[in-house]
Amino acid sequence: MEQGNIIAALATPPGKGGIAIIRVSGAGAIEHVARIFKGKTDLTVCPSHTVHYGKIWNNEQVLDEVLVTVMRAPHTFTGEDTAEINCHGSGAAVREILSLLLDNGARMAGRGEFTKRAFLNGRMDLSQAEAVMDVIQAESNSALTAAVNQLEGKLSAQIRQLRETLLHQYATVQAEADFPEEGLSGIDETAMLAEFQRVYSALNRLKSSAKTGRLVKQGIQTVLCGTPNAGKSSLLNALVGENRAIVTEVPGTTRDCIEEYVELEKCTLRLLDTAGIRETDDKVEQIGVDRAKESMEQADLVLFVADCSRQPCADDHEICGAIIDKPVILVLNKQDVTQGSEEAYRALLPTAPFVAVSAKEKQGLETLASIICELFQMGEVQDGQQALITNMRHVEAVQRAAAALDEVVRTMETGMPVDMVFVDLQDAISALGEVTGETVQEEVVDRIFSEFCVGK
Ligand SMILES: Nc1nc2c(ncn2[C@@H]2O[C@H](COP(=O)(O)OP(=O)(O)OP(=O)(O)O)[C@@H](O)[C@H]2O)c(=O)[nH]1
Ligand SMILES: [Mg+2]
Repeated sequence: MEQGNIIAALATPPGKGGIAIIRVSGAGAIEHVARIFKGKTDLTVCPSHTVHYGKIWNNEQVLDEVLVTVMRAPHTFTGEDTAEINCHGSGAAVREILSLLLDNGARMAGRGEFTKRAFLNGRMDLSQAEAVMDVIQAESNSALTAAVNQLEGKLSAQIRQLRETLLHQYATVQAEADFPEEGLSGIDETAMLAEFQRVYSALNRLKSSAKTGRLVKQGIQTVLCGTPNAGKSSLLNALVGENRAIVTEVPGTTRDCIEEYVELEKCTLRLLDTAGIRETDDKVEQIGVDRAKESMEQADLVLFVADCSRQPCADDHEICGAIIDKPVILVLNKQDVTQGSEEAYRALLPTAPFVAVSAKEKQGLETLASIICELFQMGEVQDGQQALITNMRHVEAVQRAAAALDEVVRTMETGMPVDMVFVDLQDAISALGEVTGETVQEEVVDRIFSEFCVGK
């Protein structure tokens, strides 16, 4: 690779910090850094994966004291020679060192270019490269686990195995079509059909993991709803562990929706506190009520908060009527001052799981958490055994593969000659290859990496 192919970028966030890391990659990258570095070691001959103290010089001027990590191809992230300069995290140091590297012939890395090189150099496949971004963006423990699993290649391995099976069958069908006179009809169509059916069910299982995948990646969109003063904001504060939302004894305190991430043992909630729902003449409160209703419709889970210090009112009836078909948990709040209205509330949501809590005394919260996790069965995500689809591009490709394979199965079941399945089988194979990147178009690859950050 010629000199023009050396790329450099700041890999740590811009702004002041203890240290900043400037990454340089490409054939000649180590020599490139060695030219501006003076220390005890000669970077061009030192062993790979070693760290060296020294100074970065611009002519006669010292720009910074640094540590340089030298990593030689092919065992690096990009698969190329790489040097990482750990300098001080000052805007000036980073700027000066980077421009020196660029003046000497390196080029500023584009978004995701390091990872793109890793993909193009066969260090990882496309779904693994996409996982790099998911790891960086993970907001919760479970999202991180899912992303790391994908980065380690759990999804790729499964997709690749299914694709291999199809390729093997494809070769068999092709041999039959190419040399019919040899009476290859050694083809065992029953066994072949069974294989296709097996792959089809595996694809469907993967497809259905996408819902969990979304919940893991983005968090379960959970809406607290109920009448004013039921204790929704108090419950949000209790679950978040800080006084995030304003709580008062005045009904209609919350107007705007407030969102917080809440990490439970096995899942993460994007928890939304909303305005208490009631008839109101107050213009601002009415907007809050409308927003509350809207977010209830979009929710993955509704927590209906019931004020057990009183009996259900007309507004409680109305809200429950609106959410009865949604995944909902009845939260019987204010247990510390209950008036025994639990049964009356349960009659409003007869099939919903329920839990007695006191947001004020922080009681019953663990039971609430375990009901939520049970409802979404996220336990197996944590143990990392099951490959999980968390990416819309993968869902779409797997869906297409499954649809094409469904056609294959149908054609065979109607007793058509086996070479009639060629086109559909090819489609299925190619769709699966898109996930791992074997058959993906260049524009798609470019689009994927353009969503990355610079320096990764
Ligand atoms: N005793 C008791 N009081 C509670 C409990 N939870 C909330 N409250 C009180 O109920 C009142 C209303 O609480 P909020 O959390 O503001 O209720 P809300 O549902 O957010 O009300 P709006 O924002 O007006 O819709 C406050 O005075 C809280 O202290 C509880 O578990 N026990
Ligand atoms: Mg409130």
